[in-house]
Amino acid sequence: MNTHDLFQALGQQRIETPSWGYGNSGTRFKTFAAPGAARDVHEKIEDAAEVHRLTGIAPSVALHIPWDEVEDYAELRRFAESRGVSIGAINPNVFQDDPYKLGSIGNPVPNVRERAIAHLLDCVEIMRQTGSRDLSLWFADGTNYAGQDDLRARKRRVREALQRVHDALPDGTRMLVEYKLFEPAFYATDLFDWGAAYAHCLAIGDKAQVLVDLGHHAQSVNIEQIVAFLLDEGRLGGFHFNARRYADDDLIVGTTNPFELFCIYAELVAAEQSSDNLTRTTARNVAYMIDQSHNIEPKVEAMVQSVLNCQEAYAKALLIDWERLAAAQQAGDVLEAYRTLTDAFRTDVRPLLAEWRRSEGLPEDPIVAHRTSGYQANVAGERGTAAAGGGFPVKS
Ligand code: LRH
Ligand code: MN
Ligand code: MN
Repeated sequence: MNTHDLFQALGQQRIETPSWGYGNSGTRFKTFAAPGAARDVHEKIEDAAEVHRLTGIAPSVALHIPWDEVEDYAELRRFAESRGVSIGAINPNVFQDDPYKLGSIGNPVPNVRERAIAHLLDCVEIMRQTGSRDLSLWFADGTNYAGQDDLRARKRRVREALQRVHDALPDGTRMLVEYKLFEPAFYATDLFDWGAAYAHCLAIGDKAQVLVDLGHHAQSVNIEQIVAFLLDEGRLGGFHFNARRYADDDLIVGTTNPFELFCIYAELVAAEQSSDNLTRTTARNVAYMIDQSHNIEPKVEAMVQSVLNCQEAYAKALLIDWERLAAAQQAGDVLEAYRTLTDAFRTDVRPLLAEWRRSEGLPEDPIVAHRTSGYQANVAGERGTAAAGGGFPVKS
């Protein structure tokens, strides 16, 4: 790809950041209070806007309801727009209230399921008011012991709830169904892998697509292959980018798994350029989102680093010589194919990205720019250090 096309592609890249990454959220162990961490949704939006100002490619912020609940969502939308960002995915929370002890939409008690469905439908309404395209669904539902509940009955309850929410979605919007192999349920999770999410989406309808969170797989699962499969089936809806070494570690994107991140972007770039209509359209509509609740790093700069790591992986994927790769694959030249891919991966794209930023009027090094801007000192002065856990989500 020549530099002109490369720069154009880089200018179109979008990464959504999560509101919950800006507050004092973290692990289920100690959440360390960060000076200046956002205390409410308006401050989270301010921080997201700062990440966008620094990187130029993070123009939307995902909300988590009720963590980010407000009286007037139209006002929140206007507030975000006034700061140069928009409201992205709406993430309903049906895992923190006491009635959800045995699950939400998979709960054996009909009233509890109705309560959960009512919240999901409220979130569809919030989508309308905020101009959001995506309802991003993650459920903590599952069981801890064999025999605790009827697994097939749970599957049917989940299906029915998802169907009702799907059918309430306005045209032009979608639901993204996230899966996770375990935690907080330790025996069986209702949406336990991409196959379960995919089967539900397929049965439910066209507005249902699968969301891949990089932290939600067993060790050694080939995530890029899942991505390729879902792209080809037209059912990849979005990502939750983060990094993990052990389980759902929610760390800065690409820190433990840069080659995996590159291979995922390679599949996306290939699909974006595919001659197959469904694959191409699916790839172009993927919601690229970060799901990260870092605990020991400064909130804003950690998010900037995640966005930059996505950008780096994407730039490397854009550099893949697809013709050379296809020729090697056809010829059965295993090593040449591998070398073609890794030539792109090994390219140091940092100078090129600095040049792209210069050309866009962005800081060449967004982290240095942030550190010298005084933003962190300002918010620390204005906001102080909010008590961690005091009204803030403690993420599991
Ligand atoms: C729990 C989780 C999941 C959701 C997020 C809000 O595993 O990390 O990934 O998307 O909380
Ligand atoms: Mn997630
Ligand atoms: Mn997670």
